[in-house]
Amino acid sequence: SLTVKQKATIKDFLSKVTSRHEDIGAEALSRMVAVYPQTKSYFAHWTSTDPGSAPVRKHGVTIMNGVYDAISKIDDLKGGLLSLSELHAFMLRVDPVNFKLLSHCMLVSFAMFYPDDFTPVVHVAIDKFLAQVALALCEKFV
Ligand code: ZNH
Repeated sequence: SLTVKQKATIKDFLSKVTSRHEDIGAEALSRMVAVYPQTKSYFAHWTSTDPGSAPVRKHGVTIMNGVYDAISKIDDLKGGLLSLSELHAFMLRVDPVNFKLLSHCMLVSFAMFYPDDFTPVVHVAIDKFLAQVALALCEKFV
């Protein structure tokens, strides 16, 4: 689990990158559909699932907003993200493996936009945080 210091690192980094969180979210989701095209199947109802397209960029921002929302729930992610978990598990039926793919693309995007701030120490903390968010969103699977 996350240490007190890691929680501080996560909050510090995410508040630092907040001014570009829309670009980061759009980049992360564009990369996910480009690098792992099988993930597009969840978005088949959109007008486009191409990397960089308007719906992909828009949803990248939505997801990044979800990540930001999770910061305030960091001490109880499973409880705090319960309704989002129900959406992903029961309604959307997102296979948990996809959360790892998206988290990876988010890490790459953070590193792209903030190469100096995204130190190995930050990387570890954000990686753990995204894994815990993913776990909370998959909670309803078990
Ligand atoms: Zn998700 C939706 C978040 C992951 C798929 N999402 C969503 C939303 C949010 C989110 C916030 C919106 C909701 C409402 O509207 O209510 N996600 C999120 C997060 C994460 C995620 C935070 C992690 C981190 N997702 C994910 C994945 C996938 C998904 C991985 C697959 C691949 N989502 C999804 C879908 C949807 C969502 C499909 C719906 C959309 C539409 O339809 O438009």
